Amino acid sequence: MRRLDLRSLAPSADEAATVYGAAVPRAALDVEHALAAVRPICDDVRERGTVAVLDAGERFDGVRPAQLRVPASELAAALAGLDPDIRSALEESIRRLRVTSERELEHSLTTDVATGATVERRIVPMQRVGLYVPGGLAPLISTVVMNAVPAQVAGVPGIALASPPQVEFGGLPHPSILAACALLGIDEVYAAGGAQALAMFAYGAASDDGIDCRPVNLITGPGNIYVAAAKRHLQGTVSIDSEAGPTEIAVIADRSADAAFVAADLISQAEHDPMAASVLITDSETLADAVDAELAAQIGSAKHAERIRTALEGVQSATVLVRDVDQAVDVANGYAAEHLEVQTADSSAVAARIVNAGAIFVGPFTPVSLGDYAAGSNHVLPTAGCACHSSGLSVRAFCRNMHVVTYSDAALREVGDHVVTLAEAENLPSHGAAVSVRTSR
Ligand code: HSO
Ligand code: ZN
Repeated sequence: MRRLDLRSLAPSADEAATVYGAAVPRAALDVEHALAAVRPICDDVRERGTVAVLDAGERFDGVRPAQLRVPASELAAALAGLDPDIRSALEESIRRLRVTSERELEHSLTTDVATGATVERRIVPMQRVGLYVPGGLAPLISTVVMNAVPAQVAGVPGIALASPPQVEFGGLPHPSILAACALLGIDEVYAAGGAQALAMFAYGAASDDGIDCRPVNLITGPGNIYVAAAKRHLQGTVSIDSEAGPTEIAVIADRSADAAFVAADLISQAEHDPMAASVLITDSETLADAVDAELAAQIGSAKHAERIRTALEGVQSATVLVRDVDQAVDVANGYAAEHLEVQTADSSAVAARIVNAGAIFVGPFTPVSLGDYAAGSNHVLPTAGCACHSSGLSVRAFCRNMHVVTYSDAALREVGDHVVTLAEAENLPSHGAAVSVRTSR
């Protein structure tokens, strides 16, 4: 990996996030350009429904699904054919994420603002959601779990899932994705990928036989640049989780870190995508050299060596040299990585100072790949610096808050004059009149 020496930079506390955010480059992803390709596909689905989704599958995935919705018999067959070791690993992954999600579920609460005056914060699940699981370079069965479990724990009554039709499976999504759906009890599964799948979720899709997919309220899940562009286009019609870009890992490591661990973790995320970003932030040139040596040694035996090499050699990957751990914390907060590992002598204390990251992995025995599969945390996380304003997927994403306000006659009289005063001040006297028509009786 190339080296970026930031040791001479000393921005003020106010400027640190901006300066370091700009100093550590990211791959330029032209979502706007992809939008031009995505718009006509979405419009076509809105106009022609199911046929348009199937046509787009034929064009972009190379196979026209026999039917848009995967039959129950195929889901059952996929589960029956699932390797028992994969099944038990998935079950443990589901169990751990469920435990976390149940604890994180927020509950309704009522506040007595005054006598006879209550404001309830009522938590309601989204009524219908569309989960997207990409086909891409690997069948991401873990992504089924990461999307579905929080939706189920939130109590969402309508959960649909879409994944691209695969040529080698006769136009069905990958069988292990179907098996994961069956294991989770998700029976509404569509053989649809890319922008057409998201448009189907946003607008719904019908054919001569009737409605094949009803519109959803929220779409979640990762995908390529076209999926990100479709999310941007459809936002407003539907709510989205975030525009996920290529995977990122940043590691804060000092001389106490194990170079073999650090290198393995940088490689693990580079394995996803030639555009993936792996960033080492360290105050130790000795460690940086040792990590480089480990990278060279470990990539040699990696199955996806080419992809990994491209990612690590890209502009988006680097070893960033810093003066000390304090500067490392500032760089990490400026960069706002999707995944941040802390492998320093005092990892918990350093992690406590991180405010911008999708998720933080603390200490030498908490690799990102643990979180990808079975830590009990979620792996659908904000990328591209969005971790400074967005959160990863969780039960919260599948819930909404509603204030439920109840005042008695006496309670309204107690505050009524204030409402009238504020309404007059805003030159909206009819607002005040709606109160005084009651209090003047
Ligand atoms: N690291 C990816 C998630 C994933 N890894 C799925 C393996 N499978 C983005 O957080
Ligand atoms: Zn991963």
